[in-house]
Amino acid sequence: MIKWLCLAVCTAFLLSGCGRQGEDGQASQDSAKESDNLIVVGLSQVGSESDWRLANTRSYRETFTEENGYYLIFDDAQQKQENQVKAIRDFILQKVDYIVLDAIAETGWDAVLAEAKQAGIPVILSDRSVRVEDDSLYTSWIGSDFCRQGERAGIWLRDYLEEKGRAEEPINLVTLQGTLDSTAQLGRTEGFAKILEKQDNWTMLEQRTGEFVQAKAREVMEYFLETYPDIDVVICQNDNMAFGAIEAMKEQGKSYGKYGDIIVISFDAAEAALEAVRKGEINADFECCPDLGPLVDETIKKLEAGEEVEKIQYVEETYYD
Ligand code: GYE
Repeated sequence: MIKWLCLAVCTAFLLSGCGRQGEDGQASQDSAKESDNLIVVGLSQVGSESDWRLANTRSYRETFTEENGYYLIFDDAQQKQENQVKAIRDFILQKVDYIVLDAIAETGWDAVLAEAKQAGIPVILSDRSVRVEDDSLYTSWIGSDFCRQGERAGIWLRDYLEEKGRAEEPINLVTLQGTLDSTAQLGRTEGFAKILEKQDNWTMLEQRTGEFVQAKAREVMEYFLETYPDIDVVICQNDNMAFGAIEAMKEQGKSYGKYGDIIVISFDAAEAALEAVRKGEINADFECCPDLGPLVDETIKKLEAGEEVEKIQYVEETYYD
């Protein structure tokens, strides 16, 4: 976890302890707010599809505590956008002070975010962004520069192949994409494509979604291995999908990683995946910081003080190989 304390985070906020927090809108946030002057936050989370997501939820729960001045109403959408829309409507009815949205997909938010705006509730996007006609429907987006992550992965691969004397060799790639239309999937795909399109000898055989989930990625990787006998590189748009891909490669007797045939690239750099990098099972892993709670907190505190906040706030990140 230590590794994942985002560089842009102010340490003062990390001192806040883990206290009791609101559960799923059951308790009366009105009384909590009135007696303690707490800021009521309605948070709509994507689900629990990956290690990254669990760490991200932990960060929110550890940040939005009563000790830190909050009453948290947390809703897990279980990977369904309609659940997120419903949660936002509930938050509006409950007159929360802020809505924090970690959007499953980028599109489909205009109507419900307009309802939040109408109700005068600021919406802060965390981790993933949205595509809406009117940008004033949200106050700020705090997350990763996913496009930069994808581009870095492409640059890393180009340099690695050059170092191995393979710069001119034909290279076949496949991609296990995340949830389609999510900011992480779109950005990582677009960023990598910027490098891919400049390499005449690289061929992207196929890109298919594994929905950021290990079991699904394993199935897709099995299909890739059966369909394409000569894969040189698998790009996994998160660590859990890299684990799924590794399971499929092991099962089919393929060698992979630093000491094998198929180069494995991943994103997130969760603890278990870093162990796989150390063992040489994953060649390179591009960090994505899940510890967004303190940054959202900082933004809310600024808004409470009547200060301006940046429309887009990117977190600084690195990579491991
Ligand atoms: O990479 C993946 C998760 O949006 C950055 O979502 C997040 C992505 C992360 O399920 O593991």
